[in-house]
Amino acid sequence: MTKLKSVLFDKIAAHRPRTARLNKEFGNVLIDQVTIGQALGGARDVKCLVTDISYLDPMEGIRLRGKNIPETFAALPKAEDGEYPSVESFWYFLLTGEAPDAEATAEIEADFKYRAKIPPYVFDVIKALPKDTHPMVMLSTAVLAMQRESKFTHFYHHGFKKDRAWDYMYEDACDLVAKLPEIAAFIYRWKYKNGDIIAPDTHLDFGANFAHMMGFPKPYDDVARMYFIIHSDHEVGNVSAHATHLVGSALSDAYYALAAGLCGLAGPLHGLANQEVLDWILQFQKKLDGAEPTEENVKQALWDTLNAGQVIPGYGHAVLRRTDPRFEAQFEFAKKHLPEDPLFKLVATIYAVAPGVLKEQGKTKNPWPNVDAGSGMIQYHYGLREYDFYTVLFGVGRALGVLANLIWDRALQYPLERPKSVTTDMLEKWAAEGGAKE
Ligand code: NMX
Ligand code: MLT
Repeated sequence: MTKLKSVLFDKIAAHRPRTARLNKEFGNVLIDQVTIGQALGGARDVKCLVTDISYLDPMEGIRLRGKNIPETFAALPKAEDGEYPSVESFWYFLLTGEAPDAEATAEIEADFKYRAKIPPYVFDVIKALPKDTHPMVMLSTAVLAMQRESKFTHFYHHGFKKDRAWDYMYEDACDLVAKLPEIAAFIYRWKYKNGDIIAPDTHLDFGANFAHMMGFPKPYDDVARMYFIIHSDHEVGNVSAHATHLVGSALSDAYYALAAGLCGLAGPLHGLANQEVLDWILQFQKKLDGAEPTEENVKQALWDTLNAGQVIPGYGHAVLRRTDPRFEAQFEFAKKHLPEDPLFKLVATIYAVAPGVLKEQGKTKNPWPNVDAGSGMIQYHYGLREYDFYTVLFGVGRALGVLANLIWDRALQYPLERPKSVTTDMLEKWAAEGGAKE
């Protein structure tokens, strides 16, 4: 057994009595109430999900296992020749809340290499899709196609026991995480580089191997590591995490559940916003026709977008009420590594004026940039210019968070998720009576 799995085994055994006691002794303690506005308004802020992997404070931003983004980067061992932690060490941290030592990290690297081999039919499935299929369809289709490999589903049909289910979910989750870089890189090279596929290099870690298979030199290995880590988890209420958790609650395996999460991530109000940001920027540059971007012409373009009834992509958030620390992490990276890049300068100008424009418009509760406002500029700088691929990168990162959650969901034996719906007649009755009586 790897050190990760044995540490996880102990953590799960220690955690289970906490959940069981809360359920048994305090199950009736009230932690929230639901208003008509929340029932009609996407359940915003309703506290009805539990995860210990990350927590999103509106004013502070994300904490992964209790650590903010800079603390997370500082706590974990750096990848060889890199400024950022390896994805392997981060996986250990997400699952256990502890930083692994060098030996445990090396063990995960070896384990992932063993699991990384992709069944050849997956490539055939991707190739069978029309070339102009969106890369997120290619990714979710590839994940779903591999469902026949699920160890969890095999276990379900051969002597399933609830308390051991996490072990099989762990196996599926690790298999999936290990395979995703090659699948993503294959989609990229197949779709945009004439099928000139680069074989994996088994000597490299997750981030460096991804950079290698994409065909991008250093420091893209670190870009990949940073990108996957910051996109991994944003508590469990966001669309991709919630969809994965919901589907998993039916005891669907990790392949079904992750494919569902990726389909949610592909929406323009969620992960697709990163490609929309780049699209907005490039269209704006085209309109400028060689003229310099200024605060005035950027402001005008933002108003034109709003007046056309569209959202400003990369701005606003359902929970955050400040600049997203994940945007800040990317902004700092760009300031250090690509300060003269025209796209970075434009993103900085948009950052200077967009919050004011959105405040003046007065609709959004949060006028500040989210993670998607800054991710494209870095990818574009390092040569990844096919921006409809950007959500795939988000998907590979997000898989780490949602799959870690899925393992813990089964470990803590969370039941089938099934909230109650009501009718409009009922809402009108409760509105007239000043609240639901039953
Ligand atoms: N540009 C224009 N209007 C906006 C924006 C924006 N960036 N953000 C929110 N609004 C509007 C929103 O459409 C709504 O209008 P209406 O009442 O006409 O329906 C109003 O402001 C109130 O919305 P909020 O309560 O502030 O935001 P909500 O929680 O509903 O939605 C987002 C959150 C993230 C979906 C929203 O801010 C948005 O559409 N942003 C642009 C898309 C984007 O960047 N998405 C990526 C989010 C991060 N991620 O990766 O998932
Ligand atoms: C995310 O990373 O999932 C997004 O910021 C959206 C969210 O948290 O709701």
